[in-house]
This record gives sequence, structure tokens and C-alpha cells, in this order.
Amino acid sequence: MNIDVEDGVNDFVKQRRDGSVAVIVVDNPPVNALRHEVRAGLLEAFSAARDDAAVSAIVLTCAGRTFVAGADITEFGKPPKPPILSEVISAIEAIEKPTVAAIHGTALGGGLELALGCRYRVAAAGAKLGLPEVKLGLMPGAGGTQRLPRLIGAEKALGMIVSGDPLPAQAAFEAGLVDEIVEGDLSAAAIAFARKLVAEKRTRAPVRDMSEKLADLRANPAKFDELAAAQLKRARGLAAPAACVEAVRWSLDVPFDEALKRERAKFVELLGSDQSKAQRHVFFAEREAAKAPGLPKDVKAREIKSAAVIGAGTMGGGIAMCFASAGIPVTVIETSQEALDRGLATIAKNYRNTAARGGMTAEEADRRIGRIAGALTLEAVKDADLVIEAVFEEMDLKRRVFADLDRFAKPDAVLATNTSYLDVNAIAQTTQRPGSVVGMHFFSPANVMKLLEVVRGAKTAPDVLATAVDVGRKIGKVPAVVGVCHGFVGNRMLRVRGIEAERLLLEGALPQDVDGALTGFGFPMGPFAMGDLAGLDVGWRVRKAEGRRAEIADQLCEMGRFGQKTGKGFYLYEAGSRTPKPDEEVERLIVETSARLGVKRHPIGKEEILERLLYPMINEGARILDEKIAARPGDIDVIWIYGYGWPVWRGGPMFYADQVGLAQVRDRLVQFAEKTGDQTLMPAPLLARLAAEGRGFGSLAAK
Ligand code: T1G
Repeated sequence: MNIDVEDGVNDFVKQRRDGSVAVIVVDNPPVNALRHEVRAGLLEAFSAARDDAAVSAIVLTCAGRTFVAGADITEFGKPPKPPILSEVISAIEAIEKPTVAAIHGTALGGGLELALGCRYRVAAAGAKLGLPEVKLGLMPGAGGTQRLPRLIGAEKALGMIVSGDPLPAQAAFEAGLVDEIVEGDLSAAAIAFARKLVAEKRTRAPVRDMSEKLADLRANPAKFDELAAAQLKRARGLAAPAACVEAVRWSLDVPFDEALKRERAKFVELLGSDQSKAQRHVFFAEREAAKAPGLPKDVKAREIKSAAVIGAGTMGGGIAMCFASAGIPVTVIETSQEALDRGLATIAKNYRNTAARGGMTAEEADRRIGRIAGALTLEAVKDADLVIEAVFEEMDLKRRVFADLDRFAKPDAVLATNTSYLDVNAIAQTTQRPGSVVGMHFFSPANVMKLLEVVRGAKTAPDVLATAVDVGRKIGKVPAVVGVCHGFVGNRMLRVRGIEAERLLLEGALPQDVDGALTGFGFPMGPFAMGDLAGLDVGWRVRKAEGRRAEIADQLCEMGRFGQKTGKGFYLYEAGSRTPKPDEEVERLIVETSARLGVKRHPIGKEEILERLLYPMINEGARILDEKIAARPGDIDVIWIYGYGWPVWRGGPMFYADQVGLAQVRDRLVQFAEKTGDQTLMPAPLLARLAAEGRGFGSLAAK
């Protein structure tokens, strides 16, 4: 964007004149967040342009890669500095001269609210516009809940505000949110647009005074309730979505200024809530988790223009879909035609089902299917920039595959393994190029789950690691860099929780008690229902390989009860149903096993069940930090939220531990160790130290 800056209102807001058009430029990299100097600079610049008789119109634009992407989240929780955003927006809205927001990149949150204060909006073709505050446990706090419904109607506004998902420019244009889509030089086009308004003496009411688009739902509040209920279906445990609904309802039946006051008050209330603090923690933790400590800032990721996946099973198929959906051609390699056909058919079925549900067009589904090729020999990897091995979780098999890959893959290919437990270094050693080997641990179903554990081997080259992280983002994943140990971060902590869950069954709980405690806490599913979904035989094979026994789970497997796939596991499943039903036979087995093992069963309360499941995990998390398998506590939080269903509004296990207080966690762990005799439950050195110092994991700077 060519901006010859006439002068600076301050370091973050510049202004210049293009004839009689005043051009105000926000310049606060990387995303032009509305820190207080930006707000102050905008108020000053707009006031000056308003009062300057030589100015006939005002264009608001931004330098860098995006329009304003919202309030400065790092300022939240600190005393607000004037002017507050809604004050700036009201001042802009009151200006009679045409005001035009020129939008590129992402106009989000306070950024879109700012644009709604202008009389007109023009957008670059690739722009996105949204109010994602709900994803931070908040709601729009500067008029978005009142102005957006007035401009595009309450139904569309409700969808945007409760989901927090942005609208692409074209859809925004069709909704009336944007007045013109621009190709080429946005600033020049916006200035031309402003000039045309002046020349044609076109005026428009401020958004606050618009009402025609509210008429339908004002006349039919029951319809609004219906729409709201549909939107809130997915709000499980979250407070912000309901607050967003209430606020949009005010646009129908509360005068604008009164509604603005209420919006502000509710926004401030949410800002102070534990849920929003947790979700803001996750926002920043997610961005940190992809940053591998010690990686040179200038390391460049290799470009991945093609991929190959070894194995067309559940994981291989899902992984291939990630690349095809991101526009990267991918070859899936299997050992038999039958297995290949089955894998490719499942992929095609998944895409067609999504298209049938309206998740994409049939043409788009065909395009994605078309990007996936099949092959029956490993030679087919020869042109791939990235090869991902997704074969059976067995070390010898993986080592054989990598030895062969070493012969066929091109010299600068990145060789990744999707192992979920095994030693990436041992796999890399079978090649002449261990520097090219990295772990890319996807989560099932791989085309849905957001998490990607990027496993850094002892010899993994910096640019290979950077490439795995970069391509992970490109295929829509949340990458978290971890070190090599058995089960890496997520599965290692899951194993500890599993041991405790089994122990609780022997001591007095039933599967539905344990699962109920976790679903009550906010997890979508408890350990036993999750085991039944994944198949109990999976864990059984892992335990056998480790020479470990889980009394109840192993007996169920010996009885052929593998979970949903056999209609019986820890629960009963009626034909065609995924709803777990408690099973007396399992209850009897548990009680008999306790008696056989001489364990005296006793009632265990929900709170204790929760502590017994979560505190040992947190303790293992502390060991993982001590061993530098994870660099930051936030990485562990991101892994559990995007890979294991930890409720985002509780911030993740390490964030949650800080809220509970590490002294409490420490003391309970000591009690559990004494009660069970299991010394691995004794507080990890890091946890014990922080608790003794009255500190939390949050006080640990990035290592
Ligand atoms: N405030 C402060 N820092 C921000 C920020 C923000 N709003 N947005 C991004 N950053 C930092 C981020 O931490 C990272 O830092 C760098 O910018 C690049 O971000 C009143 C109350 C815009 C789509 O929720 O969704 O307005 O890691 O890595 O992938 O109603 O950032 O480099 O040190 O994500 O290209 C509403 C949040 C705020 C949008 C760009 N707005 N941002 O994605 O880059 S609440 C949002 C994003 C609000 C009003 C309310 C994305 C992005 P670092 P990045 P990206």
C-alpha cells in the first residue's frame, strides 16, 4: 500500500491529504491492534478532519498486512486508558462528512466495530470481517452487538457474533456489511469511492439510526428465540455465547444508547471472568506453542508443494484429507490394492458426506478428492516434498518403512512419522539422514482434530522442524513442539489419568461416576466412554507391549468387549447407537475384582474423583516441563485443549492448576500417594518447589 505520510498524529496513527480527502492511517504492526495510543490518535485525527473545512471526506485505512484486528488483548485486565473505543467510534459516527473504512486482511472485533462507526466500508477481495470476541470469552464491547444487527439484520448478526467466525468479503458485500469489493490498490479505490460520494452529494444515516433490517425479528421475537436456541446448542459450559445472544436481542427492543451502556457493562463483567481469562491465556499460548525454543529466528521453512502418506487406514486417510483440503496434492501408499481402494473410498465418502451436509459444494468435494492419488509401491514418494508415515504403531515396522523411505525419498524431502508413542530418534537412526526426520503426531479423526504434536528429534534439523510447524499451520492445525519421550506430552499425561481412572473403579466408583465427573467439568467425554469409542483393544495392545495390566479394562478385552465396535465395553451400546448405557455385568465384574484384590470399596465423591483424575496429570505435566519435553506450561494447555477435549474455558491443566493453587494440588497428591501407596503420585520437584515458593506455573518464563 503506497502511503506518503504527510504527518504523524502519533507513532501509530498517521494522516495525509489526497485532494480534499483526508486519509487516516493506522500503523501498529503486526495486526494494528487498538492499543490506547491508536485510539487516542484516531480520535484526534478524525476530529481534525471533521473540523477542517477543506476536508470533504475521510478515509480510514491501515498499513501492513491487515486492517485493525481488534482491541489490544494484552491491555485486558489492566486499568483502561482513555479514550475507550466506543467513545472514539461514537465521535466518528457523528461526523456528517462521508467516512469510508478501507478494509484489507482481517477487520476483527474492535476493528470491525470501528468500521461500523464509518458511514461506508470498502473491502479488498480477500478480506475477512468478523466479531470473534466470543472466542476470548467476551462479547463485542464497542457497539458491535447494536450496530451490526442494524446493518445486516439480527439473524445474520446473531450468527456472526455467537460463532465468532468471520465473513469473507463477498459474503459481507451480499449481507450489506460492505459497500464495494475492490481489486488492486485499496487505498486509491477507497479515495475514489469517497470522492464519488462527495461528487454525488450522497449521504447515509449513521448505522445507529438504521432500523429497517430489524423489522422482521422485531415483529417476530419468537423467531429470534428459535434462532438463538439453535446458536446456543454448541455453547456447552461457555458463558459468553448466551451474553452475546442477550445483547443482540437488545438491538430489537432497547433504545440504542441504553443498549450500548448495557453492552459495555456486560463486556466489563465478562472481561473479569475466569472463563475469559482462561480463553485469553489460550489465545497467546496457542501462538507460543508453535515457537520451538532455540530455533534461529531466521530459519526458513521449506515449501511443501506435494506430500505422500504411507498407510491408508483411519489415520493415513484423515491425514491425506488435511493436505488435499489445503490444496496440496497428496499420494497415499498402501501394500495391497484392496487396502488402498478401501482407504480411498472412505476418504471420498467423508468428503461427499460433508458436501451432503452443506459443509462444502459437491464441486469442492470432487476437487479435493481429485488431489489424492493412490500407489502400491514406496517409490511413489520420490517427488514428494513431505512424506508422512502412518502405519501400524509397531517399532520394527516403522523402522523398516523409514529404511526404505531413505532409499526412495528425494534428498531434501522432510520425513515425518505419525507415531503416537514411539521413540522418534530410534526411527530416525534407520536412515542416513536423521536430520530430515521429525514427528508429526496427528489426532483421530485427523481431518477434524486441530492438534498436531510436532516431535523434535535429537537430530531434527532446524528447518525441518520449522517446516513441520509451518505446514501444520497451513493445513489448519494448531502445532505444538514437543521433545521425545514415551507418549510425548498428551499421551504420557493421558496414561497417568488412565491409571487413576482404573484405580477409582477398584476403590468404589463406577464408569459412569468417573465419566460424569469429567463431563461435569466440561470434557465432552470421560475416559471410559472415550476408551469404548477408540476401541479398548488399542489400549490393551499398548499395555501388553509395556508389560502392564489394567485389571478391569483387560478383563473386558479378554471377554471380547472392545467398546462401541463390539456393542459392549465399559458400557452397553444398542445397535446403531453411540449412547453409553451402564451395564450391570460390568458393575458386577468391578465389585468382584475389588473383592478378589482385597480392595475395600467405599463411596468416592465427585470432587475427589475429579482431583484424582486431574492432579496426577498436572503432576506429570510438571515432570514434562522439568525434562524440557515441553517448553512452556501453555504448550501443555494447548495440547490438552486441542487434542484431548479439555474445556477451553478452563484454560488447560497447567492454567487450571494455578487457579486451584499449587499448594492445594501438592497436598492432595501427597494424600493420594499415601492412600494408594503409589509413590509416582508424590509431587514432582517443580510442582513442589513452585508450591513452596507460593508461585504458579504461569510464573515460569519460556525456557
Ligand atoms: N491484540 C494483541 N496482540 C494480538 C492481537 C490482538 N487483538 N491479535 C494478534 N496479536 C498478536 C499475536 O499474539 C501474535 O503475536 C501476532 O499478533 C500475530 O498474530 C472492543 C474487546 C488477526 C487473524 O480476537 O485472530 O476487539 O506471537 O500469529 O496467524 O469489542 O491474530 O507474534 O508475539 O495470530 O496471521 C478481537 C485476534 C479482540 C483477533 C492474524 N480480535 N487475532 O492471525 O497472526 S477483542 C481478535 C487473530 C475486541 C472489542 C473487543 C489473529 C489474526 P506474536 P498471529 P495470524
